[in-house]
Amino acid sequence: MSDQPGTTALPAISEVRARPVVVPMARPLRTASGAASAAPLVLLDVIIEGGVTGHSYVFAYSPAVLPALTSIVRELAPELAGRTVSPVRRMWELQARFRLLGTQGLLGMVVSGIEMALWDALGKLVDQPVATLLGGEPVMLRAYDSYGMLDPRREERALRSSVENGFRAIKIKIGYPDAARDVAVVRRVREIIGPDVELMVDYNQSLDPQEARRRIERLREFDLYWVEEPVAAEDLAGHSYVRRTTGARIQTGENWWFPNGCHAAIAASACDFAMFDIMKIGGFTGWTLAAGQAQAASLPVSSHLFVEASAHAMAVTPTAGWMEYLDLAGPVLLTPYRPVDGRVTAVGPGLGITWDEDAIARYAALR
Ligand code: SMN
Ligand code: MG
Repeated sequence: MSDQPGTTALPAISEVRARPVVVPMARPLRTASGAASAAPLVLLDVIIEGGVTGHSYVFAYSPAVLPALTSIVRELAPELAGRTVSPVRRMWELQARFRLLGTQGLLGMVVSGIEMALWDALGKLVDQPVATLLGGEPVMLRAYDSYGMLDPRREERALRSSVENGFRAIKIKIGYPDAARDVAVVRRVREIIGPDVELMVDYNQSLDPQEARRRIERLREFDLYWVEEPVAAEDLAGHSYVRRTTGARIQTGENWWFPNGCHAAIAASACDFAMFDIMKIGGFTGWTLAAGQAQAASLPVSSHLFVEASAHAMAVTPTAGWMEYLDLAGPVLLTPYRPVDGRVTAVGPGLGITWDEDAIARYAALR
């Protein structure tokens, strides 16, 4: 019990575990900056005194960094043991603890993953969804179906079924070596989905600002909802240049590290939309702080991957826009997220994450 009147001490963390897995992807992910047919994840378990366990995962992008991510979690675990299940305070502490090193990169991913697992544990402790703990409640959020680089002939049926299943927006990745291919793919996808479904394109940082300007001009007739990361994510001036010179609505943010990344992009007038990656923006702590900045700058906020956690964060985001539907963890979840009529709603308790232990054993990496 706490010695402060009117407060009850939160239970403490007893253990933090990391399990690397490589899970199959429903759709192989092809981008202009690399491809993957399986998702390397590190599954996190934060065990709380009294029996509740909080879950989350981080997406490694490349299996090459699975050992490093796993080892960072294991190194931090003893420092977390005995601390209370207070996600915001643990986040602040970890950021302070690593001030000299900085929390960008693998360490930032781990810190954010632990923060998310603490929220999951807290929600499970009080049997409430995280959206509710944050002062909101689960709400229906519109989602877009997220595709990689595709061959419209081979994936025509899939695109049609996305629309039939209720998605009102579709994102595809472009940035082919040949600019004419970009035009041909966008033209065909627009024909398939029709004029009433929103179409977004993602260049995955593959162009320089001049080339981006040239290519985007050739796509003007296709009524694109947004053009994502046309140039290197760190090149905020480049984003701003492309935005000013093409008039296209620019989306970026999946590579912003913590709320400072959001601040820098707003200061540079880099974009018309923001998309937060909860693993890079600093968990819910970072997300909610960045969401305030986005609201002040009138930027609609979208999510990047992490559909389970993002649906809770979006429920308390004042300028919440489109959720990205791209399921990474589904193969290791007992109840994978399924959009209904192109919408997703946060599921609890906590983040609604329950592992499928048989699947985890099947996809275990680094045995
Ligand atoms: C993306 C990049 C890397 C992995 C998955 C998804 C992406 C997106 O840029 O916006 O979905
Ligand atoms: Mg993207």
